[in-house]
Amino acid sequence: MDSMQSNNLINNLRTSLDTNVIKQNYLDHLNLSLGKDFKNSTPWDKFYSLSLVIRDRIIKKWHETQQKYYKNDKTKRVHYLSIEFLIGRLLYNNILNLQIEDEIKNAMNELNISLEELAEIEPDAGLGNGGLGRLAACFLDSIATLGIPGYGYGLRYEYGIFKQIFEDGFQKELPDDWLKNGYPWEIERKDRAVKVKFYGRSEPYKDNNGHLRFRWVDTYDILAVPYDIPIVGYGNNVVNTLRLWSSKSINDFDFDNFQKGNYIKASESKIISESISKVLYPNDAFYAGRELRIKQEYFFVSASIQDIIRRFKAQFGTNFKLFPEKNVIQLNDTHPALAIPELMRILLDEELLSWEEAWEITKKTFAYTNHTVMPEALEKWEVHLFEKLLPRHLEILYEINSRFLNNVSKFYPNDINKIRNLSIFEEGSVKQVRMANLSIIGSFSVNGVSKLHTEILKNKVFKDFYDIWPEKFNNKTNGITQRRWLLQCNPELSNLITKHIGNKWIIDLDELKKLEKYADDKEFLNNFHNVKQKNKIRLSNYIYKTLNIKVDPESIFDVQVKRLHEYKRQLLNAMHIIYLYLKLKDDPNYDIVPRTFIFGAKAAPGYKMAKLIIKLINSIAEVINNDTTVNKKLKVVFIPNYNVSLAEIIIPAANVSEQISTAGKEASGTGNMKFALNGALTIGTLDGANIEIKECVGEENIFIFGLTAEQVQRLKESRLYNPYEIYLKNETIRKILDLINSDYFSKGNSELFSDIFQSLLFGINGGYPDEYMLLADFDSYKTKHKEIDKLYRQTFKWNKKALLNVARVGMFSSDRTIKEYAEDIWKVEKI
Ligand code: T68
Repeated sequence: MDSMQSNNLINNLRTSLDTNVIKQNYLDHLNLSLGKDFKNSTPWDKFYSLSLVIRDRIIKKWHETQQKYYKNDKTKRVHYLSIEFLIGRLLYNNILNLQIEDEIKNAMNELNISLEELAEIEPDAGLGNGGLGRLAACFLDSIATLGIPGYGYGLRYEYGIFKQIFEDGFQKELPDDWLKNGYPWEIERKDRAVKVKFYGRSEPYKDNNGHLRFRWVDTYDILAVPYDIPIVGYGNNVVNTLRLWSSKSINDFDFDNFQKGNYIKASESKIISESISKVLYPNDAFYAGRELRIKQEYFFVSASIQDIIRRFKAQFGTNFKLFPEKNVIQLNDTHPALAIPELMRILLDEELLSWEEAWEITKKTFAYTNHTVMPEALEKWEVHLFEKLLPRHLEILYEINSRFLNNVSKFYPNDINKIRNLSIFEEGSVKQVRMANLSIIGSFSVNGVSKLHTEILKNKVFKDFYDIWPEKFNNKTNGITQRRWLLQCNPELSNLITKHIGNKWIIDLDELKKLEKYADDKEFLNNFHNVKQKNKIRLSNYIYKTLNIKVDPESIFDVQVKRLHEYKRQLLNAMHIIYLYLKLKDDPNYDIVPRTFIFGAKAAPGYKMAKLIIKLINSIAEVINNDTTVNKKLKVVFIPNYNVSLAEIIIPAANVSEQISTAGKEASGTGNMKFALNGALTIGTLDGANIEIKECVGEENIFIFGLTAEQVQRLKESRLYNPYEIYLKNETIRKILDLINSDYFSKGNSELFSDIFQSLLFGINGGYPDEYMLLADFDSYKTKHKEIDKLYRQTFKWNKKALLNVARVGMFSSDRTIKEYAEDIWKVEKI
């Protein structure tokens, strides 16, 4: 055999789908990569070895994809910069996207190993808080599946989102040490490490042509080491890259200090440097303004921009005019907005372009997505901090701002208010940098994430910018990947669907329309119902196993899973539960369909009210679940540590999806889409993407209640909203709130929940009373729930509506969203 033949042979052995080869490959990894034998291998060893088997089958496609991008001069690359990627587990996802499930299952069966059990060993890559991070992960899946040359760029946090446990019903946070045993899906690329600078000063000098230039000197440098995770497209041989940066000290030991005998001090800089990528900030929709956070932001952004420029230069040299034709950079919220001054700095100070050339390139390269209108979530950094940490960038921001405001004043002569609103800098007792203004000024596109949200951006939050640049603003309604949120998490429903309409829905979710013809088909609906029951039993077993609570799979599973936030109004849900409880206490024969209320939600560790609401729900659960006069009809389960993997069990089992935010507050929501796709009926407000879901599924197939965004705003502005008056007039509400405020749920501690009561009726810490208008919406919420109860008794009607939800939510595939980004914003095509 010549060397060519033997090369092929070896190669084939690592990519073959033959059962015997897969088995051998698996045993080899166990043996040669992990140093274990079959008999002594632990579940972790098995998971790890199988992952390596899968990885072997990815690497060649990965290499080929990247070569293809590189060799094609037409390639335009998309770079998705995000401080979070909530990707969850990858083993099953990769197997499905490679379309090798049967082959892997066969081989594993012959080794007496259950793939399902192995898949559960994998830790979640929890590198995000919630919607924003999960959206980034869904987008990567769609970008690869559509064959678009795309790169995710983010941070490789050593600790992801904390693990939540309950102690006496209170949330406690434990560190998420997800990397402790190693991680099979990442490949460290030391050769691609770059330096990131901090501190120092900006030094002016004259270049060879006598032009004034600046350089950033006396800096403190940190090494950014990339770890690459392959992103496998569905059934198309495409493998893109998620590149996550880890911070490392440039010198582990400071030899000066070492020689002076100060051993500990000598390793200090290592600790400082390596703290940057240590931990994910656990706030969602809240801006904390910490120095370490802005370091994280600049760190990953600088490393990413350097990487993008390196790749560009390898293909096109220093012909930077081509840069925006070959690259687009999407900013996932303002967290990566420092990419704008960073690209400017490199083009000006290192590539020696003129300001005009550099700015032209920069503003043609960036596009910005906004994810929230909540004022407390808008990022602002103190100028002082900037001055110290990024002195050169501050200079660049001043220059960007002064040129911009100059133009504005031509547009609006002498309009001080406009200038004040549009400026990158906010004057005041502490001068601040507004990251949203920077993002809008430095980008050619600004988008919101649902129709309503984009309208609010245009007409309120960024109105002054919209007036000058209407063409910059556009909507891109969010989406979710059906590969994870149907194919992977709901195999029973997937099989049923594929049996009837084929499997094209996996890459074209509009195909689900074809299910409409079964909307009156008794046999189909019966099967559809049975699938839901099986998923409910699967969840019931999980609940019993982990919480020792028995729930009835015949009851309505009414689910609210998402981050805990006052605007998301888990408290409104809790009020309704108390309402039902009181009804049943009053009349144990009160006729309701048994309901199981299921919650999952993490609260930011510093968010007191959110944590108190968790404690309240757990306390309500304890009272109700142990009260034999009601617990045949009512159960409340708060599942701890809600994350992507739990979502995959919970969502397929839901009958009712709670999407009940105060109208105008939830930018889009994406959980709402996942539930509808899995055949739950939504009870929701006219907020975010709920509105578009309603338009798609039809108003007869969704339960809409409450004030509209406009009504909320008008009521606020009128200052006529008086929750205390409602409390006095509405006996039901009064009883509920009084019970919360008593010692009933708190085992004798009547003070425990008084902040909740106070905040609803009078406001606390200077806030408005009932800021999120729960009392205004309670009656209509309760009425809709009654309709749900009534409808659920009519099994056929219920199932028909649930099926029509599945059939009509095709547009909420992230494939559709990404196609829109690609066509309207990125101007990229598949290679
Ligand atoms: C969410 N935002 C929106 N933010 O709340 C949600 N924020 O409506 C939308 O569907 C989703 O984004 C996707 O567009 C968030 O999840 C954060 O997690 C976050 C994290 C850090 C700082 C600020």
